[in-house]
Amino acid sequence: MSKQTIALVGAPTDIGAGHRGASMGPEALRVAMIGERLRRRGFDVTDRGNLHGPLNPWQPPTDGYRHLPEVAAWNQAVHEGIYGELSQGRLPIMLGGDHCLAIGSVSAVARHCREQGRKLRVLWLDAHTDFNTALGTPTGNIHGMPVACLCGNGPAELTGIGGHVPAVEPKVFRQIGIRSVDDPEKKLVREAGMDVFDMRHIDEVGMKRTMEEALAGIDADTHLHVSFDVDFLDPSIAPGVGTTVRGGPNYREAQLCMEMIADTGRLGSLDIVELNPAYDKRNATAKLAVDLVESLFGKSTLIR
Ligand code: HAR
Ligand code: MN
Ligand code: MN
Ligand code: MN
Repeated sequence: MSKQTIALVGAPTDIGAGHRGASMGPEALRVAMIGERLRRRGFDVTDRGNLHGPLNPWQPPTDGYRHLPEVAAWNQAVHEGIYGELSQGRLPIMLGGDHCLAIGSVSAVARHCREQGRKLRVLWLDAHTDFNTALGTPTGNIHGMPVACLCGNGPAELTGIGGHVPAVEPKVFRQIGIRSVDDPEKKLVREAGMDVFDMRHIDEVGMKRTMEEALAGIDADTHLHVSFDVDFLDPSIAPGVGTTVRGGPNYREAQLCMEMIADTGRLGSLDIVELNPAYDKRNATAKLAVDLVESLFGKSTLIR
């Protein structure tokens, strides 16, 4: 069997965020040697460079959304870029960029799965559920809305990306690490019946059982997509994000989460989003993200 090819796809924008700087995420991950580290693990890694899109006009919301046309343009580029890599048999890693870009990546993965007759499971590692709509959003920032848009609840410019509305059903998601949800958003999450493993759950049953539950039912026909919002991590270990929320997974919990995903052998695509070098210290959060991604791709300290 030939080695799996991983494709790095940069999406340098903060178009959906409430703080500037996630646009520097792709370069920070490269500086932290993401490509070299994965190569060292035996993967064939090709860096496809960066996608292009509009500059951030930094405007207030219009009809409940900030930068909707620009967010749509970026996501169209991400959709095409990620879909192209999957079609070539490569495992894409989208280097974000803020989390609005998951509309493009997850819709591309869903399209690939439909064509291949494969099941999709999305692990959404995040402090936030990102299930807001124009009515409930406190900010208009679209990085708080990608899961809703992917499930068909959002503006046509975003729900229609990839040509299948909705791109996915709420039941494909398992959200892990959640600890900040707006009240109207909470109601929508409940109504959608989405599987949320919030921090209270992780506190009560531990990361091991949480991951067993989140990974249950995955089989040889499942494509596993991980959408890793770096604000998932506790801010004491990961300060380099715009929206820190205290009380997240610690270093060992995050490692176990990644290791248990790797053990399934079903990882098919990955987003690394919300890394914001403007808030980081000496690229420490980028280095931590790369460390965790190595575990996600099978690095283990196990002796037995
Ligand atoms: N829920 C808040 C809002 O909608 C904050 C969303 C922040 N989202 C991210 N990605 N950082 O998860 O504005
Ligand atoms: Mn495939
Ligand atoms: Mn997010
Ligand atoms: Mn988040």
